Amino acid sequence: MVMALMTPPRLSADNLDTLNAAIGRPAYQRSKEAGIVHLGVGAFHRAHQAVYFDRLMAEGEAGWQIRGASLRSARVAEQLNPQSGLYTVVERDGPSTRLQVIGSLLDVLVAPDDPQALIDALAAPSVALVTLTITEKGYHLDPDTGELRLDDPAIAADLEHPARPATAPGFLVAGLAARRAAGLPPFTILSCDNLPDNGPRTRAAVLGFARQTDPDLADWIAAGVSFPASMVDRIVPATTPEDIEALEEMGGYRDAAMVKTEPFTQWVVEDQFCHRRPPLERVGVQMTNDVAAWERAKLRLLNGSHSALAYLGALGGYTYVHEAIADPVYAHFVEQLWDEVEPVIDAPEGFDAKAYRSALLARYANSALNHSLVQIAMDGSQKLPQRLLASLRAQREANRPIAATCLAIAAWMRWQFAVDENGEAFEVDDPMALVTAEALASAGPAAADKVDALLSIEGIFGRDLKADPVVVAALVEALSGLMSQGARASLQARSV
Ligand code: CS2
Repeated sequence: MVMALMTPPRLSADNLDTLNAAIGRPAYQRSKEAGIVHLGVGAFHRAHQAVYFDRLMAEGEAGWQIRGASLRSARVAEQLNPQSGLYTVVERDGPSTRLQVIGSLLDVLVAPDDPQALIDALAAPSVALVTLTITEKGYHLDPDTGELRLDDPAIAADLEHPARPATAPGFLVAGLAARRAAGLPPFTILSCDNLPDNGPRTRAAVLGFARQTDPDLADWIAAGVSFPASMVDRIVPATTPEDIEALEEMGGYRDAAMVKTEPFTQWVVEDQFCHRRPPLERVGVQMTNDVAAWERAKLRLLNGSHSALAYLGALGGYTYVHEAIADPVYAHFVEQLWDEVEPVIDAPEGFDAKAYRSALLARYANSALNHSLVQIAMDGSQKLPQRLLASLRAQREANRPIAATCLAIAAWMRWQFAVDENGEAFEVDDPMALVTAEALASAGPAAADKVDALLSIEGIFGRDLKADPVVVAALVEALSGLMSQGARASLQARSV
């Protein structure tokens, strides 16, 4: 009984008014009607887009409540729905913490439980915008051709049962079909994933699907739906049970859906909306027609170095980004990587690379975030092409140095061995883990054999890199160093 009395209340609309006055909360009337449907309500969405829409409504712009949908598990719905869609953004900067309760999410649908409910949500007349954070693998595109992979088992299943979809392209097309049938205008589809040309890619996925099921609908989509590209940036580590407890201590309430993040946030959106457009410039979003250059700079400088730190740092025995970057050997390597990447990024106008780089180092050093390297290492096969291989190709084209970039790529290769530097086995969390494991299993023991086997996976590396002897030699040298002396010593060898 005593325990029960001491359990702090769970955050919900009923107790929002009782929170400590220092905690920010929605400064607007929450509506029950959604203007947006969002697919993939992970921590990133909650700490990024949902915050912008929360601010927008606080600015007096009504009509931008978000109905979320999870395409896989019920976990986020179980966290958020009992809390009336409310959750806390815990902004941490070293010793200082800011708490803000966000009200822009209405609720979360669990698509596998009731696909029709999501199709109905997409077809609601109030919905003008659909946003996506479904991660790289959610698009099911062929990295070589950029077309939808029709032979992908999940896509093939959706094509067979288009009225009961499971994938994002399947749902988007089903939702658009329902709107067309009801005589409603289509919604804008805005990808917020870390992919270059995420707008055109989303368009390829949706049109590729619609063409198979209903060519007339495909024409209607091609003519009427806009797919703006966007660049998103905010570091959002996965929430841990300790984070939830720390918030409980601090705020006096329990929040199973909280997210933790850094103060920095950036969103660049292509100004191309086919339906009602949220005036996002009112809340600090950069509306532009040159998203591609921003996206390229961010993917190659931030995400490229993040992935490099993830593999090299975790192999070197570190757990978090701030720990690895506090080691001068790692910090020096990140600078070397940027020295190779920066001259060939083709930066957007007004981009100050020096300031960007030093801001990144400060963001990585934020010790209050506990951003796990293994979290960033996840899905490497989907991340490598745009984060590191695109830089490598540009560097080769310009005939510039590639050693640091190749060491980062070799560290990804070493990670695929699924055994750490102490000989302990670990699981590679990646949709292509089986493919890389099989390639390595049939390769010989030398670094050159392993590089050859992995470079032969065209779904990651294409055909060009394997045919470039300069690239192959640099990768073999880097991987042999990683195999013989380990990650940290490999970096140290470079810094003398
Ligand atoms: C990270 C990103 O997990 C990862 O792969 O590199 O999520 C990164 O934190 C964000 O893109 C920052 O905007």
